[in-house]
Amino acid sequence: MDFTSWMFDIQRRTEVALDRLLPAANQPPTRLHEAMRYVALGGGKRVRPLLVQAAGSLVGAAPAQIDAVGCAVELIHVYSLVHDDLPCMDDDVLRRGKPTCHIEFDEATAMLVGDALQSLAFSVISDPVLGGDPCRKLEMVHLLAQAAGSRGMAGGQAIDLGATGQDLSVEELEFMHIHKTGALIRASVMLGALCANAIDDSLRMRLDLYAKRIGLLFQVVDDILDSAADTATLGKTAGKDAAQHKATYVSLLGMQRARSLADELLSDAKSALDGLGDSAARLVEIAEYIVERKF
Ligand code: GRG
Repeated sequence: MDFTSWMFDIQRRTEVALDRLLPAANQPPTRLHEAMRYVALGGGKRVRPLLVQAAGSLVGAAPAQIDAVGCAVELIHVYSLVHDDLPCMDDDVLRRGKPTCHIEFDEATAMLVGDALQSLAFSVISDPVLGGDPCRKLEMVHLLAQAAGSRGMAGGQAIDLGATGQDLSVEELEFMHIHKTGALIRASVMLGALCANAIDDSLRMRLDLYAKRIGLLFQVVDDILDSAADTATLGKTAGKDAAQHKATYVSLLGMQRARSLADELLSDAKSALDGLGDSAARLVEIAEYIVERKF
């Protein structure tokens, strides 16, 4: 199957699985449940579930386990987008081509949507029905919690908020993005791999190196798109970083060097998978997709 067909297939599977996992909109509290479904369904590239699928398939994990873990990571990601769009954070009105959650509903609902999606993510990843080795499952819950928390994504967001209006060095920008964007992307790959019963240390190290490189790559490309693409294509407000005087790879390095950095990170990510052959082909293709994507 070519990459595009595979990606559509995983996106469709993720949509179906999320639809099943999310509470029905007519189940009380209906407004909260309707809002959770509004933000989680019908949009997004589903890059994190794609990574879970590719890493999970590489190690021969069970499809049901991979699907559940992909949904858990996506739920954390969607929660972060909902909270990030709030007026007290990035204050945005457009996400995935639709009004943001607090615009369509209200701020209090958007707060609760984020909280509830995060809880649902941990409920899904720890569900005893999926079976598997209990210690391995605890390791996965722990890894997701670390990636989402103050030493991961939420910490990166805190650094970002604190840096508004400040001059950052490239090293400081990298530190922020390793946490804010990179931590959950890295966790997606590692959680996919942990879906298997056993994974050797050398494979684990290679996947982790790949995951770290694409985590940063994702953000470099995001900065390039924010500066070069339009709002209609992105489905979110374009040019926001410049308007808010935020440090980005483009503002610090210029467009040409930001593109060179993306090429370098892509090459490093692919090199990390050297020797794994065809089993790592999807991971290579996802890295290429991250660079080539238009939104
Ligand atoms: C609020 C705790 C908390 C964290 C927010 C990830 C994040 C931290 C904020 C998102 C802000 C942002 C636009 C970051 C740039 C990179 C990024 C994560 C973009 C959005 O992810 P995509 O492109 O979105 O995967 P889709 O909609 O395709 O899922």
